[in-house]
Amino acid sequence: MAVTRTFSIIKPDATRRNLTGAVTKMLEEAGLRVVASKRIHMTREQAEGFYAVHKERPFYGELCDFMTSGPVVVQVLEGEDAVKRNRDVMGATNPADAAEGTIRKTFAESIEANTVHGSDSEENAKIEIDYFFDKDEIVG
Ligand code: DGI
Repeated sequence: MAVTRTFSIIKPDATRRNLTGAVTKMLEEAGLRVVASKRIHMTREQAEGFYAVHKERPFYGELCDFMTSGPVVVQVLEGEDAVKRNRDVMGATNPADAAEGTIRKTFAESIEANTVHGSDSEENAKIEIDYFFDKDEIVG
């Protein structure tokens, strides 16, 4: 299996509860390496652009409100089959459906305040990494 990269966000519900380290530990224990990381407060424009695919969904406005409600930690993760590996350790979108031992089962507060984002394909991972990081900020 090839070593690839994915994009992750530790969301405002997690930074608010001081869980950046605990979430990162679970990512690392799942075999992912943090090769870029920065704490930012997303602008409304950044959040709306990032979630543009969800523009027509009823929760789009609330999702953008939530993602700009506090700091987030954006990360590039590297590992074997990184997109799938990350999705597996994240767990289902709704924590009520997430498997035991996943980040969302362990920490998420609700379907919206669900602690982490992770790219859903390699193609999207590239787009999302480029959205937040310059090449020289990623140190593999
Ligand atoms: O890839 P995921 O984050 O697991 O899920 P997604 O791409 O379907 O949705 C993106 C985010 O949008 C998700 O992490 C939380 C939010 N979301 C998804 N479905 C709902 C939702 N928020 C609300 N309030 N209600 C929903 O049904």
